[in-house]
Amino acid sequence: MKMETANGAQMEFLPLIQAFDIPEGSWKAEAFGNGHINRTYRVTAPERQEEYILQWINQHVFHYPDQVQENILAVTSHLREKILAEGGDPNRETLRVIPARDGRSWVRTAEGDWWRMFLNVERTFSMDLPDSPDRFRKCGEAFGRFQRRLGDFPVEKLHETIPNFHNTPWRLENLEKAAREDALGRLKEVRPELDFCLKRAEWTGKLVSGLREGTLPLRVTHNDTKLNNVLLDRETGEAVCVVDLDTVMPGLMAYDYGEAIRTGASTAPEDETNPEKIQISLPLVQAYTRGFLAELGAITPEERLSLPWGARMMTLENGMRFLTDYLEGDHYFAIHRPRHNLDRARAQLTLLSRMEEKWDELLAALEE
Ligand code: GN1
Ligand code: MG
Repeated sequence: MKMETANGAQMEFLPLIQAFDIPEGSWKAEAFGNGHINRTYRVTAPERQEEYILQWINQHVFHYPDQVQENILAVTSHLREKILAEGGDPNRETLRVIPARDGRSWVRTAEGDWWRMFLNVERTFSMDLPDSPDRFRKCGEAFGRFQRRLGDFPVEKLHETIPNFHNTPWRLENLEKAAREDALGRLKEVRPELDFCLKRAEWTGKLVSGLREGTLPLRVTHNDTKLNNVLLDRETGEAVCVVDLDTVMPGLMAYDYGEAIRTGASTAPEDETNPEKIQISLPLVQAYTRGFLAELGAITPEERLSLPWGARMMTLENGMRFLTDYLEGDHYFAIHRPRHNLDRARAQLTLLSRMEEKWDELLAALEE
């Protein structure tokens, strides 16, 4: 079996799989999941029970994949101890890194590609949109638990895998730069969207300033709490495992809350092209908030107030990032059709408008 490498060349899967410390087998890999950054494969062999996840790490996004892996090892071993102490199953409730045969947590191919492997958490599924408020509440519990279990993790041990990841004013500057340069002549198509973002410039600093001024505490956060980054148990329906740990970094609670609301409390997919279908669902917001706060543990009054702003901020931020990528020629997010990033940007900015229209209700949902 062959697969495509980053530079478009074909390579054999099996030698790569066998570079990891797993039993011999007639292993096969198939594409898995729908992330926008890394490439993910599920590795199975008919004669073996266990399954693995093989992942190509996108080096254009993660400039130091070894640091990403160091973070993941440190975070998952911390989680493992907590899960054991709570009487849970660490092979289901967090990722287990499968080392390479040389003991490293990655394999680097002759072509310069970085690969890693995890144990697959079997009999689970993920959702792009929740099928019920109750299920979404369970996802809130999973992300709340994740943050609580990392509450005593030494922040200074973490590498910043993507600097300025949630620095929203910086994201806006990048958008303005992309618009100024207009490398592909696409600016003329996106003037209204650009103006929409610029009009919100004054509040892009609202969360980062809380961090700078010390009113919002720095925590270990996931930073990419997209709904499909939670695995749910097929049999029990419980949210068992939080995945996609590449961006676990020091951050704000509002980022994790906000990103989950952006992706899970919308009535439409991230790339919906019909704006009439896009709405923010208050029952979903309430359900998630309940689950997240129930598992989280301590939260300061300022943090509580920052949560709805997290939802607004993450929605604007993703809208700006998609728009920037569209202007720059779609080199960051994987796209599946022409103008895909533009569709995503428009959908996010529409969702933000809906949040702004329902702002008082969003605040009330949190008061409860
Ligand atoms: C990316 O990898 P994935 O698809 O889970 C991105 C997130 C964006 C998201 C938008 C490292 O997440 O920040 O919010 O796409 N991850 C990175 O769908 O940039
Ligand atoms: Mg993901």
